[in-house]
Amino acid sequence: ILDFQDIQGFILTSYAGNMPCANYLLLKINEAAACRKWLKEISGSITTGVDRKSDFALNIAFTVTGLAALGFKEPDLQTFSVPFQDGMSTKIRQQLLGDNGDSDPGKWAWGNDTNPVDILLLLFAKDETELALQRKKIDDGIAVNSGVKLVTALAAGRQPDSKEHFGFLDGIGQPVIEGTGREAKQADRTGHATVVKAGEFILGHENEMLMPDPLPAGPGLPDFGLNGTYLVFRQLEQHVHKFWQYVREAAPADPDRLAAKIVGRWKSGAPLTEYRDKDPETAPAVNQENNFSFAAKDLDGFGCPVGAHIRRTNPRDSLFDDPEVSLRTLKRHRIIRRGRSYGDKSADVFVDDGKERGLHFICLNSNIERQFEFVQQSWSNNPSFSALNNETDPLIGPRNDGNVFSIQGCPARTRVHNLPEFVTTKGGAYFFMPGIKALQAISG
Ligand code: N7H
Repeated sequence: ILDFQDIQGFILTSYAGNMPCANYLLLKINEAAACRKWLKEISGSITTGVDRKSDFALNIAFTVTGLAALGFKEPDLQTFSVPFQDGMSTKIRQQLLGDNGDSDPGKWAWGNDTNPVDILLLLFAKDETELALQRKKIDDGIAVNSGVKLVTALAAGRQPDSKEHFGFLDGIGQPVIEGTGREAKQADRTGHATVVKAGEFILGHENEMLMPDPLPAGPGLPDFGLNGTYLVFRQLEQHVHKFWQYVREAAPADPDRLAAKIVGRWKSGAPLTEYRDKDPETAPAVNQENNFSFAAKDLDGFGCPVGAHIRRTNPRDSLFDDPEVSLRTLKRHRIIRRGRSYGDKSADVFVDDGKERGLHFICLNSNIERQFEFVQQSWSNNPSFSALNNETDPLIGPRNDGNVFSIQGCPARTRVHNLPEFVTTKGGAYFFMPGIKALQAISG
């Protein structure tokens, strides 16, 4: 059983149900001793897995430069995951993630060499008033402390209908962490018992290979990483008008159907594998929306195309010929998604109103290479995923390796061409979210 007291609450819950308002503060460390003093002040307020707060939650994570500024040195830093040591904006990670053209880290608003960040502070509140109140306390604390300065503050929300900017219900397909005592409840809520060993998401615990991922160490702290996790943050701008204009032009008779084929679910969240002809409009019974598999019912992709976003990012039982082997392998490549939308909802999805909107994509995993980067590189960006050709993820993929999307069907397959990029990376970083004891140890 997991030590909830030592695990930051954000690993166990998104807080989305009762805390729809969020601010993400990106900070730079000016001076280590003063920063430690500030960390000590706030560490008592960090929300843990046992806190049952419903008004406000606070969580914290660090980049590799942040840990270095706090006194972490080699060889301890080498015990961290390689992508974390590199940083998301470095050349090698850029190539691997496909951040080219408009998504080039050189153009990012934050997380690159021009605007590096050391600390991420995540604030969640029940409403905007509470958020402003808590934010002021944090801002005041930073103002009197010379150790940290604000690089940028990002706001995020949850649309009232839980739909993201393209118009789809989000946050459905999630793994369930083993050992929380909430497995049965969570599995029942989604109808799909993808219970995954805690070590895939929380360091220091058994993972799906029955051995833990390496435990990062800190100065005098060999088990610094215990109960921590890696947090991937990407600010992904969504070009909503481009998406809907493209879809309307390519499929004038039924744009909603093509949009659903691209995602792999209808706007309501109903899976295409189960609901082939049209959106049942009201979402399927909540506990059934995740209860489907591809190999058993939709091997050829006649419902959900084999290259659709949800099939690439979680191929379920269809990765290999043997569904059991697929499901077992899949458990090594899951991520917990904790993203929220930012920016105003489009008044008219077909019109470019010149405003930026998108997804503050956040995911949690114990091994960035095997989980987040693998999903992005080997599945989403892979032009030959599932024997396809010249195609990348039709929703989020870069297009230099392909701009076609095949829709399998009977009697014939159809293809749409010249897909533009619907998503642009605007900032990002790899963070480490420590356990509570580790946080207390580094704040002194
Ligand atoms: Fe995706 N979207 O809102 O349209 N995603 N995603 N994603 N995504 C999913 O099942 C979206 C992104 C995954 O278990 C749904 O919750 C958008 C990245 C995974 O069946 C929708 C962006 C990565 C799943 C979206 C974006 C992933 C998933 C269906 C970027 C990882 C679960 C609702 C702006 C590298 C699959 C749901 C499963 C589902 C959207 C990005 C991964 C609607 C707009 C970068 C693992």
